[in-house]
Amino acid sequence: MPDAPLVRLDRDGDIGVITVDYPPVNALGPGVAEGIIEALKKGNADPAVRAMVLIGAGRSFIAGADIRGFGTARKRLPLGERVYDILDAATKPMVAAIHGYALGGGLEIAMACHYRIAVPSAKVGLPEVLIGILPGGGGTQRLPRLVGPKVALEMITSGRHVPAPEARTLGIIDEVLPADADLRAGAIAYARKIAAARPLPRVRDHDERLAEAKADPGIFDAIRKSIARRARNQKAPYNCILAVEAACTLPFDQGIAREQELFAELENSDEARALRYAFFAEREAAKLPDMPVGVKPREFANAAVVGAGTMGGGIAMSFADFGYPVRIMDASKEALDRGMERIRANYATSVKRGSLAQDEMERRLARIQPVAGYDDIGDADIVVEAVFEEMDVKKPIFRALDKAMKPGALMVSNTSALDIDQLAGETARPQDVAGAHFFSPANVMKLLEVVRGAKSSPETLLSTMAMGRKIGKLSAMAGNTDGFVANRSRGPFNSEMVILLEEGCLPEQVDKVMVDFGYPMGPFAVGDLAGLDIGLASRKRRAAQNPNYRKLPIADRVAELGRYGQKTGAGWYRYEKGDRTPHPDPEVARIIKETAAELGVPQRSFTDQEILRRLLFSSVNEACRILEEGKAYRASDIDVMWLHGFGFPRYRGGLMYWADQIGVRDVYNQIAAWNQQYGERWAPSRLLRELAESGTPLREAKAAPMH
Ligand code: T1G
Repeated sequence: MPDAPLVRLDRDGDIGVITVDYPPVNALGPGVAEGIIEALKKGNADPAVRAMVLIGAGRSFIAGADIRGFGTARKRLPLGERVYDILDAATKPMVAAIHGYALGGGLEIAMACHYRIAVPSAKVGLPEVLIGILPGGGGTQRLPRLVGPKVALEMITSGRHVPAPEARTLGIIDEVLPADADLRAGAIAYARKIAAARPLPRVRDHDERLAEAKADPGIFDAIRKSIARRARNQKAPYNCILAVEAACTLPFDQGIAREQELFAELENSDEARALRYAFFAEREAAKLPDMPVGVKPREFANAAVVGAGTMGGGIAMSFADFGYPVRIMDASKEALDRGMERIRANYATSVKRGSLAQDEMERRLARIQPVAGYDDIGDADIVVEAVFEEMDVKKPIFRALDKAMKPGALMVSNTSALDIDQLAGETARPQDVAGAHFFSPANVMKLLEVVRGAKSSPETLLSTMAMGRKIGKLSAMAGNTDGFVANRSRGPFNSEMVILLEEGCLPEQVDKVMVDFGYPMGPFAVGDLAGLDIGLASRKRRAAQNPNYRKLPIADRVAELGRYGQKTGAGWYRYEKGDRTPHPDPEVARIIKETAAELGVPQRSFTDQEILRRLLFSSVNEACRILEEGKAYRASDIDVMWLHGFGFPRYRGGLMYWADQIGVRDVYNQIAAWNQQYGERWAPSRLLRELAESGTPLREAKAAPMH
């Protein structure tokens, strides 16, 4: 049975319908563009056809070029013969009928059509910058002609997906159909309506909106300034601006040629390769390779949260933000009222910033219902325990949940490090228990670390992963080990940054290296934001459990002085009242100097590269241990956790991907050298040694079976 054609042309009376059918998202994989061109030529040559519709089969219009093809030797159609060019030469009206996504090359094809109609739930955009390139199918030349240069610059440098109603207002979409309309029928009717209209409205012929740039040529420098912080160390966002500038200063075809030049500079850049890696790593993280076939995640329609503290409140907001009713409880009415007040204040801040409409705030708040006790949450589909990070506080809660929750309810804990099996052991249904570790602030951070207990059922694990996706999180699986995958792999980094102070570094020096590397904030400033009291408590707990635990006297002394960071006006830095700007504090430098002298650690200077590698190599080594112990499925999952849990700069791919750019052998050799110099804490993991010996990239490391 020959494969179904990727593209087919049918007729509905005098209207030709071109359908792209290349699951899952009709990406422009090999043969798709050629198929569209062939269908176009056939339709244009068929006298019975007065107009044509282009539509996607399945769940989407066209989600852009096939990203897997970038960086490979692939067949490229020359300028003038590409699908966009053939559309420009079309003699009969083309209507793009959009549902799901019209992204990248998909929107570029739609903009090369003469008309665009969509269903209200559709989204359009040019997200190429998110994978380190730019729209290379005429998008940088056609979009400014449709929406004006300003909006085009914002859309192309942000890569955001624009909902169809807004795209209509902006001028991208000509008509948004009613929500219950049949897209195909609506498009055919629309095509019939405009079939005789001439001249054909080609976007390339419309320069009127470009006048905006002539009137205000400063818009290009203005957007360069506005993106400077988030586009640091990157080239793609700036090439995007140059391409739109070309649209405003060059005739269309010259603009297209300039777009190609700027595109070619990016396709194989380190930035683009790292961002492509991150794109597929995120998709891979959703897959659990060892689940029995046929097991499906449980659906859920509502949730409950135990604990209305900072994390509990943020978790409740995550459910409400995605439309789920959620009940929240706490140990006392006062604590619950404080929690609800904090939630209200968080939403009010978003309204004040203009990132949330007042009525949407009301809708979300209405979904969050404070309740008195366990009897009020028993029929919830999912319950998330988010109370103080103490085993003796959490265990009684799981005993109470075991009594209160209906059979089949998913019972997950937001613990960031405690033993899931001990919590599950407090219930008669450990198969329904797993970890669901949110990152602070829980309603903002995208990562959800799902932790499998020894008795967590496949259904429970799949359901918790799916829960994350349904509330806008990136779910990644971790084994049950102290600190799970994210915090455990980060642990050595957190120690090494303080040990560097013992040897002569200062917090501001280390923070500058990490900010230059691409982090939004340095690790010491992050510590002050999170609160140094939390770190102190966790170090004390670890020292009590493990006599060999490497103490951090400098960090302990700073915290024991009540310097908890921003919340106390001083931590690693000092802060002016009402201001979050970190100021280096001579008091901290004095504590560092005195403690180092007491410890007898010789002081020396450090290069930025050594500081960077001491921090990140320590975590690479631990990540290899996690893989060799079977506590993570893939090295790329660890990268996803660092990107979405710790703000690792995305255009560097992730911790393991970045280390691979240096080379596994060099990483190993350096760690082995530090092992000689500093002892046991730098002992290379067995897996790292094996990878170095075989020259296997870290991101391809084979993990032991997950357990
Ligand atoms: N190429 C290849 N595979 C793709 C793909 C693409 N463009 N988009 C999605 N997939 C795969 C994905 O890997 C996954 O596979 C499955 O589809 C479902 O995706 C010339 C140069 C469309 C919003 O950047 O943002 O056009 O894991 O899990 O959450 O100027 O996918 O199941 O095997 O993400 O519903 C520009 C990228 C390309 C869009 C759907 N386009 N895709 O999200 O599903 S560059 C993009 C997305 C370009 C032109 C240029 C999202 C989505 P698997 P998913 P989703």
